[in-house]
Amino acid sequence: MSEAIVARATAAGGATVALIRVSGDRAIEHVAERSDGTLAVDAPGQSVTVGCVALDGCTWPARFTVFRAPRSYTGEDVVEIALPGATPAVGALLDALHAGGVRPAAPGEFTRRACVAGRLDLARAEGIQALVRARDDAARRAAVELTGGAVSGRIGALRAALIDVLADLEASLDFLEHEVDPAEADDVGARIDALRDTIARLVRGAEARQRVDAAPRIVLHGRTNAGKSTLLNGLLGHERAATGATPGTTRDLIGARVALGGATVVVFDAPGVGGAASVGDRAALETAERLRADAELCAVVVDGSDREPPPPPCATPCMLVVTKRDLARRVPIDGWCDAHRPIAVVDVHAPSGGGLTALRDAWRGWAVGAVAEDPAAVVGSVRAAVLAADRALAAAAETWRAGLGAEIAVVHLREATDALAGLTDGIDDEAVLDVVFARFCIGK
Ligand SMILES: Nc1nc2c(ncn2[C@@H]2O[C@H](COP(=O)(O)OP(=O)(O)OP(=O)(O)O)[C@@H](O)[C@H]2O)c(=O)[nH]1
Ligand SMILES: [Mg+2]
Repeated sequence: MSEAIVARATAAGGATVALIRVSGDRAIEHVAERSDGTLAVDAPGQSVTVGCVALDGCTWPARFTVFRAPRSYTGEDVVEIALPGATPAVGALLDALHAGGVRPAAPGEFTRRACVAGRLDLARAEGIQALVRARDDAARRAAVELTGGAVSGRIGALRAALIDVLADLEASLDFLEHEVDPAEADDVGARIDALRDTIARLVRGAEARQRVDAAPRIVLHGRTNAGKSTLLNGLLGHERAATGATPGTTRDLIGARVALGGATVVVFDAPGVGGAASVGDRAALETAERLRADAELCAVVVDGSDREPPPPPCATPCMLVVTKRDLARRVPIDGWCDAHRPIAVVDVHAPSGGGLTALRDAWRGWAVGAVAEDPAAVVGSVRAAVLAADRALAAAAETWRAGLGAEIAVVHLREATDALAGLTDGIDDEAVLDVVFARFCIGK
């Protein structure tokens, strides 16, 4: 067991209850020394003791949960201390534990120890990090897929199939005179291609996932006076952007996070098409142009009492928002919809909030759907390892098809197997562990 470490598992600051976690060598003894005698050093695993911590002559009520190795998060002896979340009590207990020789934990150190002990693989550890950071339901669901082992299972199956190809080729090396017949050669090439297809699916899912993690961007696009800024304000429930009857009121990009109940998007209001263009305006228009090309969705906004909407400015998916539904509807949209296939058409009256629920629902459906195809996505260091395996597989396929022989292909296939090894088995490469867990928070 490694030296004992300690950290708050709950957020810093005052709270009803704070949780402090100690893990490692003599963890139970260290905590018992700080208790008022209620926590016994031979307390059994999975036991809860209600007692007190004794600090500088004060006692604070506490609940000690003991997990004995190997049946704990880290695989070591662990004690979790729940005590009143008053900052002085928590600080005094941490100080006392440090003075007794328990080291403050580094970021992610508990999860790192779990990985080293083989309690978690790297894919599941990434899932824990994603879960801590999840800001909405979509992110939480994807993180749970990772921690639940959906990704580990898929990578494990991929690695098993890879080892199969490797074993067949290695067997052929034992027969030095053995000529590889063309049918067999095609088969090996096809099997490697199939492995690469599996990796491509895993990585595509990850890209969709990252888009949502970063909050997908929706840019409002339309003529001046279409009601874009009024729409943004209506969605936010306060005056974020200036509005006005004079065309060209908005002169710059304005971005704001909009919570959709289960998903979050960033909505950008932009200068209207056909506005005045001074030098400053032109700079803003160019920025808006770049954003439109990058954004995940373009919401074309059209005044319902006006003429046909402008075409979407980019190839990203688009949606049509028809504003001013309190005015007589004149805008023709059938031809526009046939030409540009919006993913939805929503009528709104932003000043009163009319239609905004339908708009939020349409956006949420789109944002969640962006990951629904493949929620078991690979992220972070898992993604890097999977891509490294893919590069090695590409080299294996190329050298095999070029007729360079099984020896060379075997070298590349071994590289691919090694790249995936740490993901589903225990990992003991210190450098890799440093990179992975540096991004975790202290206490996890
Ligand atoms: N009747 C009615 N007027 C609206 C509605 N939405 C916006 N307006 C008015 O339309 C005018 C233009 O609204 P803005 O939100 O400033 O339009 P915009 O698209 O941001 O315009 P630019 O910034 O010039 O590109 C303002 O006078 C708004 O009060 C609506 O639903 N009904
Ligand atoms: Mg505006």
